[in-house]
Amino acid sequence: MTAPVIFSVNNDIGIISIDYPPVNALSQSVRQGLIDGVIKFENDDSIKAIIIRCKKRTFIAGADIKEFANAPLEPHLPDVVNRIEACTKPVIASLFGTSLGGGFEVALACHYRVALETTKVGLPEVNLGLIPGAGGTQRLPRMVGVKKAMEMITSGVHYSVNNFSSTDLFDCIFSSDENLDESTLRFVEELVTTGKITLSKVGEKTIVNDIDNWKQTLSLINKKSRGKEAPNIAARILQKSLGLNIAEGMALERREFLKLKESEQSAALRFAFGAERLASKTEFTATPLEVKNVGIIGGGTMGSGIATVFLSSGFNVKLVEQNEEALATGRERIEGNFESNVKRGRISQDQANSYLASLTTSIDYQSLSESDLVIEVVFENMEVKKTIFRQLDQVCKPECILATNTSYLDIDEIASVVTDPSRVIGMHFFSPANIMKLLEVVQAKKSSEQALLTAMAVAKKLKKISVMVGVCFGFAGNRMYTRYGREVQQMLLEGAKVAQIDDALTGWGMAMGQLAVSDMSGLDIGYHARSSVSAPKYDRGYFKPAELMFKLGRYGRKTSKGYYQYDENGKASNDPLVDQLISEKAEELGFIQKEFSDDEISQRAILALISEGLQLLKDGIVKRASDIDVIWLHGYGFPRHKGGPMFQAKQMGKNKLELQFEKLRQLESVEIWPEVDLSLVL
Ligand code: 3H9
Repeated sequence: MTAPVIFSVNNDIGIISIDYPPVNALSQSVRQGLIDGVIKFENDDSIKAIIIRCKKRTFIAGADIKEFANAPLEPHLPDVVNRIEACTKPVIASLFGTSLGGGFEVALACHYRVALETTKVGLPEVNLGLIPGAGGTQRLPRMVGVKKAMEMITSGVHYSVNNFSSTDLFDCIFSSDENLDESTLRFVEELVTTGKITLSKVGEKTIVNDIDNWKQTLSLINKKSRGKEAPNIAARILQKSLGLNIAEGMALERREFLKLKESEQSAALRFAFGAERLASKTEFTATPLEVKNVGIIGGGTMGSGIATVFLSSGFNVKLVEQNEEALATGRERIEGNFESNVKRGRISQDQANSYLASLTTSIDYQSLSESDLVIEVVFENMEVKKTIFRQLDQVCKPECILATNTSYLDIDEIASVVTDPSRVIGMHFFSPANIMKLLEVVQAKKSSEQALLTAMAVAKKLKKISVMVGVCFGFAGNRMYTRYGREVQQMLLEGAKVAQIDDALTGWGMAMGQLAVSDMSGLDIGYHARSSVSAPKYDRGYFKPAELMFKLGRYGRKTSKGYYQYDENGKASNDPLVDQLISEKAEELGFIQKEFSDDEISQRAILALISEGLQLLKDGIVKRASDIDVIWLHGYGFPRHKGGPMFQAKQMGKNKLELQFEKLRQLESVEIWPEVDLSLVL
């Protein structure tokens, strides 16, 4: 194996090259290499300046996340960056790709920074439950002011270097068609030969306090961080650093960084980072097919959302509907999606026009003959879907992949009507499809490896996170969601109130309360979905409050009444009648009502998720516990800083889980709280 850091000389310039795939992260060997390089060139009288550059896909993308699970190894990154800044010869960072976290901190410690204009920089540590730990909270405000640094550090967003063209952060930004190494060398040679080169140290500057109202700033950050501790800690460090010198500031930063590294939130967020990357990995080896032309059957809200995503990612889309009127409405929906993206400044009108130019429409299935992938997105009716797949079987080329976006119907049954069922899979998008990142790729009994891997490769192009799941009612996500919903319904019957349940769940960290979500998605939809399977006989309260709402015509937001009532502006308020009706229903069913604490509500809802997750693993519907977490983080608003339901199970540990499940089994039957194999997750 070659060394991760190598040294070379070009005339009188020393070059430190990092070559540590995939993203040149600052592992112990890279940190040591940087120190060795600086010392070597400092001691070489022939060297006038030192360049730090990286090979392959990017400048350093940060500290090595894999090392965070263990005790820090020397040399520590703060010492490395300080050593670079203290170097007696000018050090120049040559940036491209994504220079993030510790990578950006290395660049900030250099005396000069140059970059290709396509480079992105940022301090995304908060996304891992951390704060910058190698001078980022100290050197960045010294370069761009505390206001901009606050925005960058507490949001964790990556910024184009062009954002800083009016600051001193970059000494030169090269256009994207230039050769970075050659341009950097030319830049440094020029400084050396003209004698203009200096040892300007960012750490010696003072921080400019350009924030007028600190109280307001801190409270806004607290509001935005929604339970995440790292952004608040970073903000307070920035405030405390005013007036401190770099050594004092870095000592403060390091203490808080090390504390956060051991925190539960950071463990959860680091786990989520790894789980997302693992989700797209399978044991399959087939080569994905090339997909350019995509057919979408159905131009409703979901179908048009899916079409928008494909068009935005450069695919040609053929939208097929039953008649010209439905087709026109579908096209309008897609145009509306792009219009809204233009209004929000996400894309330009020219971009929208060019995406729309790849959209064609037809009412004739024959027009799908050249499609590489067809996705059926019509309403949930098995017979209708089978009729569509029979037609697709006739008109599509043999290698075309046939996907259904069904949320809960049996894909094996759908596949049974085509000649070659190996090309049938599920591609379950989440609503709104052009916003939600999750895609469940559903493996039916006969789905081919190639069809599945093609769908996953397509998902990557769509910038979606795909997770492979098997066939069962609701697949992984909605099956768990049904179990979660069932528990909420049960708690309503046992005496918890509508608003109390939702407040307890959002207070715990869920993006929305389960009952508010039901009102949003429509109680009629849930009712019809459940009607297609028989209710469990052992569960006397099974979705009874939901049934009650449906029978009263309270379908949720669409009828201005559901669990909540809605005014003409869509503002929700509590409807005491609902709690009263549910409590009457509970009495009729023989439930004894009691008081619930918020903790009890959130705990029980999460335990229901864990229980169903374990069943999914046992049934082989999902291969990895972490895939379940990815589904919940990206499809159901589970708080990222809590890792996901299965991560929560690990945190609770075997004893606590067993005890909790046993308690619930004493309240309800073992069919509802089945014996589970905790070794599947612990
Ligand atoms: C930090 O720097 C703390 C310091 O302030 C203080 C320290 C004292 N380490 O995402 P991709 C792997 S905290 C190790 O699929 P992309 C990743 O697991 C860090 N490995 O590619 C994957 O591996 P595999 C601050 C890393 O092109 C492969 O690289 N920095 C790291 O879509 C490709 O990743 C960050 O938070 C890492 N730091 O996106 C940056 N980063 O092939 C985190 C990536 O085995 N990283 N890997 O699955 C990212 O945001 C994206 O990975 C990046 C590339 C934008 C760089």
